[in-house]
Amino acid sequence: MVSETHNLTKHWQALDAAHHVHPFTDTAALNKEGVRVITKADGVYLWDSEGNKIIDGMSGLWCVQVGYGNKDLAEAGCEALRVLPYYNHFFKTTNPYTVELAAKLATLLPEGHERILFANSGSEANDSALKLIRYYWNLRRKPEKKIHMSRELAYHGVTFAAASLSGLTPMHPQWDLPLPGFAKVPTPYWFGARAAGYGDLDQEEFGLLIARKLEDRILELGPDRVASFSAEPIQGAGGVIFPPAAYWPEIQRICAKYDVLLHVDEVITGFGRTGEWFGSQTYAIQPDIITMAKGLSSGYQPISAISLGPRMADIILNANEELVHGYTYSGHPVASAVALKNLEVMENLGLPARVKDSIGPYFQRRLQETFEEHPLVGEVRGKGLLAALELVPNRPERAFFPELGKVGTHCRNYCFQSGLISRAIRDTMVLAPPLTVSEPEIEEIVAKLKGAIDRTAHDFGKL
Ligand code: PXG
Repeated sequence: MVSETHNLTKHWQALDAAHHVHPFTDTAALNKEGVRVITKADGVYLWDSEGNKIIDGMSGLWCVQVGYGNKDLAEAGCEALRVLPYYNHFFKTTNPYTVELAAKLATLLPEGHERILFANSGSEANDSALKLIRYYWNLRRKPEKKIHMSRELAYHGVTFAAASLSGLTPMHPQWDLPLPGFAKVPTPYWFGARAAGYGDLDQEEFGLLIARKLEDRILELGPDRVASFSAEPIQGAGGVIFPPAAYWPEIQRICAKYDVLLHVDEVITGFGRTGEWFGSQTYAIQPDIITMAKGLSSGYQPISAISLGPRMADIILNANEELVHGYTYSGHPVASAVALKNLEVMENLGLPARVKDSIGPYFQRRLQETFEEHPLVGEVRGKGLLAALELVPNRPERAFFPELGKVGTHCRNYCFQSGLISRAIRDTMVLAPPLTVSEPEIEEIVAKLKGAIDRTAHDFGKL
């Protein structure tokens, strides 16, 4: 007998196939395979429409900091929906939720970041940041400073500007991007350095070398034409790339020397992921402008923000003219209320400190112990609740499989089959669990990943 849940699954799959175009997906291929319907979530777990329980090692898309099913966030959203479901900030108006949120962010952000604009997604925040950077240089009467620099493998979003800023090259050809005025420099991906022809530099030598590529490129383009350098403190979707310690101080020096604005994209690293509120604090970076999204509301509502450091705030807020920018939903009251409650919950639970001092070190230790000697794993790297494992053919060599992505996808499929969500970026397995994850839940994640990696190793003749 076909169960009712099975019929419902088929019904939703058919509707999805007929009407829903998926992001970053070959929808026609997916329709043949059949999509998975996620129906509920609680803590670090998801359930699909067939009743399967799945542990979410990725916090959704790196965003559910407080875990699923937090009642305080739900209630804060419901209350705002009842009291003030919508109003804007255009007509000399504001609302209590948004002002409280802006003020709260100012206490958590790196020093001097006291002025906040709101948007609805990471892409919009980055798009807005680039507009504000252009505006800044126009106000400073240096309109020739227009080139936006960023890094290979960077992910900054999908709008025309954010996709142009992104350095993941598959994001460009379908849309004739990047737009003119965007330039890329290499990324401090040490594990890939040998394969990329950099030889055998140690991590710090390599970090400095790559940072100085920014200086070389600025000099090539002309410092008077370069507006900004954008970067994630740790690259996320590009492969969870941790910069060597020497990298960020050198970048900071170079930006200061050539008067290039430093835009830090904290969309993944913000809100406790690395054990501080922001990745900029973890790496002692002093950004001119910061963009944030995802963990700002733990993903419970679409909301993003842009904070201005002192020099940008000073010029832009003293321009004596209208700032011709803003969205219908900038600082939406319901999203603001949920984000505000999210920050309160994170603070009350002490989540950044928990990531720094207890659960983060536990997670990293268990990954190291389990995988550092594994025949398929070339490197285990991580910080806080962010980690990556490189699947490689020959562990001491720092070389990749010839058909990049094949082994990673294979392993990712085994993870899904065993009820674990992990991401494969090329052949790098990635984890970023909710900041509320417990030790037994980490054990479950590690055990399931071990099972998937063992089976993959076996299939590719490594076990
Ligand atoms: N910056 C960074 C650093 C991001 O990771 C964005 C900006 C864009 O945010 P929005 O809200 O516009 O999506 C992101 C988003 C993945 C994946 O598969 C990562 C993201 C989005 C979708 C998928 O790792 N990051």
